[in-house]
Amino acid sequence: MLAIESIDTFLVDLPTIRPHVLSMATMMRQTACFLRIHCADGIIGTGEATTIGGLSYGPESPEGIKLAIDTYFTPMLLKGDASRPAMIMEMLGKAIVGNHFAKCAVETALLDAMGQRLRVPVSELLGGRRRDRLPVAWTLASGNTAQDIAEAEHMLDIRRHNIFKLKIGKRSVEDDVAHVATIKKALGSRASIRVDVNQAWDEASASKGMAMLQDAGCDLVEQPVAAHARAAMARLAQAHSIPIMADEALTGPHSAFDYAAAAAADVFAVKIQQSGGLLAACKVGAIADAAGIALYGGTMLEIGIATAASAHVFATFPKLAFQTELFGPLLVTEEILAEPLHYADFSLRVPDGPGLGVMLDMDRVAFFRRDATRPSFHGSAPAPTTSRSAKG
Ligand code: MUC
Ligand code: MG
Repeated sequence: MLAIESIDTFLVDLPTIRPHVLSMATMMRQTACFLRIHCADGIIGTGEATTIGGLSYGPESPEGIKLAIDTYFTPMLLKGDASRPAMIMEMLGKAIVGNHFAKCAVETALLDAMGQRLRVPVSELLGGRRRDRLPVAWTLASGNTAQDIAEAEHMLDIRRHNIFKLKIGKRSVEDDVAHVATIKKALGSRASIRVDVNQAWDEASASKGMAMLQDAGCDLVEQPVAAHARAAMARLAQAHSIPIMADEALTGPHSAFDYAAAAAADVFAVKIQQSGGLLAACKVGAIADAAGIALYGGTMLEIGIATAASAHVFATFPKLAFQTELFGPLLVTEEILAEPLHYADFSLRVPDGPGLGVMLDMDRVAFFRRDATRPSFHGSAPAPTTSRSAKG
């Protein structure tokens, strides 16, 4: 039995490099709830949970995740055996309904600690990696077509991204498709263009939009209709040859099974938090594989810790036909890892140190903690340095 001695949680707010315009929210900052599990052998495992636009994307918020961990998870974790992450997760699964993001943060920290203890990367605990680099898409979501094209050209120039996801669904179908077509025309065969509608269309709009998007040279349409509209997704998948991807609809292995059984998507966006943890995300991937559904490594715009955790999961997938979008750390101005994740040649290097292979820089974290004893970045105190801008 390896005791868990204490757990600390804290919220960190980081500005985004530019407003990030989605159909349900415009993000000016990203908030992460971090959790650190202090084990009796001196090892500290770290986990992270983020959401998108507070409560506007899904049912969990960073503040709610912190409250749930402090109030309900921590008393149970303090009775758990840190050397048995699967048993702890089973215990939490029985006692706590839902709360997938909090569960994912806890499992991330437990596996990080275990990997450090055994001196292997988390990907090896998950069965072993099949790749060391993951191609990474960038989301063009400035809200302005010309700015999106300039941003894409810059990303191509610096060889950081050649896959672009466009956030649409706020305007009319015609206006949205015109925006996509203009960007595709400007970038041509130098880039893959995909769209994410984030559930904003009804089925008739989706059917019209998918046909128009295919003509515009778009490669993939993500979650065009509501997450609960599985039958509509199945009809759209059947009627259109442009691939349709499920995202918000996938909330773990059960929903993945239902979607696969209903042939309601050609591609699954796997997300560790929505799935309910790293092992659950691996199961979503396995269900897709068994059903002949292609995979995409998704993000909840996580920062360094959960992006590294996602990378360890996606590195184990036998096939990753639609690549990943693990760009979250690049959307915020500040680096809070001691050693930043490494992006080059249109891809992310999967960390290869023990555990997650990344650590928080606790001095920088101290500055950006919401409970830090200084005015927040909205106030008068300047940040220590600004490490990233919209210029990448
Ligand atoms: C989503 O719905 O996929 C992923 C990239 C991005 O810009 O937003 C997220 C959420
Ligand atoms: Mg999406």
